[in-house]
Amino acid sequence: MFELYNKGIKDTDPEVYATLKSELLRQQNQIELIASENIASLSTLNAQGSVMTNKYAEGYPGRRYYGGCEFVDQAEEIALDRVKKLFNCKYANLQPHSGAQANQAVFLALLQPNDTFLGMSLASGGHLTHGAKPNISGKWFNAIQYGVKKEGNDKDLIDYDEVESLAIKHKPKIIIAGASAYPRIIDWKKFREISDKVGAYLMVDMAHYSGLIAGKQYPNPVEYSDVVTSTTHKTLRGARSAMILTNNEEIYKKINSAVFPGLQGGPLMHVMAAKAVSFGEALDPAFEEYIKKVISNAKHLSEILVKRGFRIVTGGTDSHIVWLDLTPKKLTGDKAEKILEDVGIACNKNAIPYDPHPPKITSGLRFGTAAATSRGFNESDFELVGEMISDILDSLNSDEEEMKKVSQITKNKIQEMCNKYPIYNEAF
Ligand code: DSN
Repeated sequence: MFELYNKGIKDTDPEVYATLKSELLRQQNQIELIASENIASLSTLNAQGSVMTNKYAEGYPGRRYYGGCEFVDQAEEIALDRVKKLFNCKYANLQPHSGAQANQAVFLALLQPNDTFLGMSLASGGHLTHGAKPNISGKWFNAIQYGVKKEGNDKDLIDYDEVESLAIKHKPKIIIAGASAYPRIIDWKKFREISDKVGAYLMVDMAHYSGLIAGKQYPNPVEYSDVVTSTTHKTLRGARSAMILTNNEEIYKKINSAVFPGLQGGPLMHVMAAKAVSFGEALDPAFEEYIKKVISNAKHLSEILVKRGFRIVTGGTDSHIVWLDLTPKKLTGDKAEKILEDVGIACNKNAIPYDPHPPKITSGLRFGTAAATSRGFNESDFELVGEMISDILDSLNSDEEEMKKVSQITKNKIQEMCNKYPIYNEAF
C-alpha cells in the first residue's frame, strides 16, 4: 500500500505524511493533462529518495572537492554514458538542478551581461527563460523575441522569415529554438542555417520534446546545434532535473565551468542516480513504443476536440501537446482550467498566439498526453477524455441544473477511468 515508498514518515512526521498521501491520491484520482508533467517509475522515485541525498560532491567525476565520492562518481558516469547514447552526443553535463538553471548556465558560458540573443516569445508558446521581461534572461540581456505567423496557411507556425530578419538586424550571439506550448516539429536545420548566416550560436531547449527525441519520434537537435538544454522529467519521464548536451569540446568546457562553480555548488547526487535510472528506462525499446502512443493519443484528443467545435492552435499536433483555442466557445482559459479541475482533469490555462486576454486569464488551454499515457490510457480513452472536456466546457453555456448533471456524470466516468489505470500498481 501507500507505505511502500514512504515507510517511516507516517510515524515520524504524520503532518508531512498527510500531504504525501493526499498528493498520491490526487495524482491517482485526477487525469493529468499538464503537458510538462509525467509519472516517473517507482525505481526513479526510489533512487531519488536514496542515501545519495546525504552526499556532497562539488566538481565532476574523478575531480571532486570532497572525499567519499567513489560511488556517486559511478552513478554520474552511468548517467552520462546513458544520456550520450540516448541523444547521440559527445558531451553532457547532468548537474543543472532545473531547466531554468541549465539555460542560465548556457548564458553564463556564452554571453556577457547586455549581450543580444534571440528567443521565442512567451506569448507565442516560447518559454519564460528565453527572454521574457520578468525573467533574468529578459532583465540582464538584450532579448529580442520572435513569434508565430498571425494569419495565412501557416498561421500559428514559427515565422522563420521573422527569425531570419531579426537575426540579420540584431546580430544576436545566441539564437534559441525550442518552446513550451508549441505542438509542431521545429525545423532545427532551418535554425542552424539562420544562425550560420549571422554567426550566432544555436541553442536548442528541447525540454518538452526530449522524450519524443529519445523515443525517435521527433528530430534530434544535437547534430544541428551548438548546445542543447532540457529538463529530464517531462516526456522523458525521468527525475525532476535537467541537462546540457553538446558535440563541441570548447563549449563543453565552458558549460562545465558555468554550471560549477559558476552557478551551482553541490550537485544533487540522489537526483543524479534517479536520472541514471530513468535514462536506462528510456534506452529500453519499450520507451519508443510508449512515445508512439503518447503522440497518437494526442492526435486522437485533438481530432475529437476539433469535431466538437474547438480550434486547435496550429491545426493539430506532431507531439504530446494539444493547444486549445477557446475563442469559438467564448470561454477563457482561467475559467476552463478551474471547471476541468473541479471534475478531475488537471491542465493549465495558456495564452494563444495574439491573445487579447492577459496571462492570468488567456483564451486557451494546453493539454499533454505523456502522463496519462504512462498510466495506460489508449486512443479510445483519449477520445473519451476529449468528449468529457467538450461536455464540461459546453455545459458552461447551459443552465445550472444541466451543468450539475454533466459535472456529476463526468466525475463518475473519470473516477472509473482512474480506477482502471493505477499510477503505481504497487501502491494500491
Ligand atoms: N513549466 C514548464 C512547462 O509547463 O512547460 C516549463 O518549464
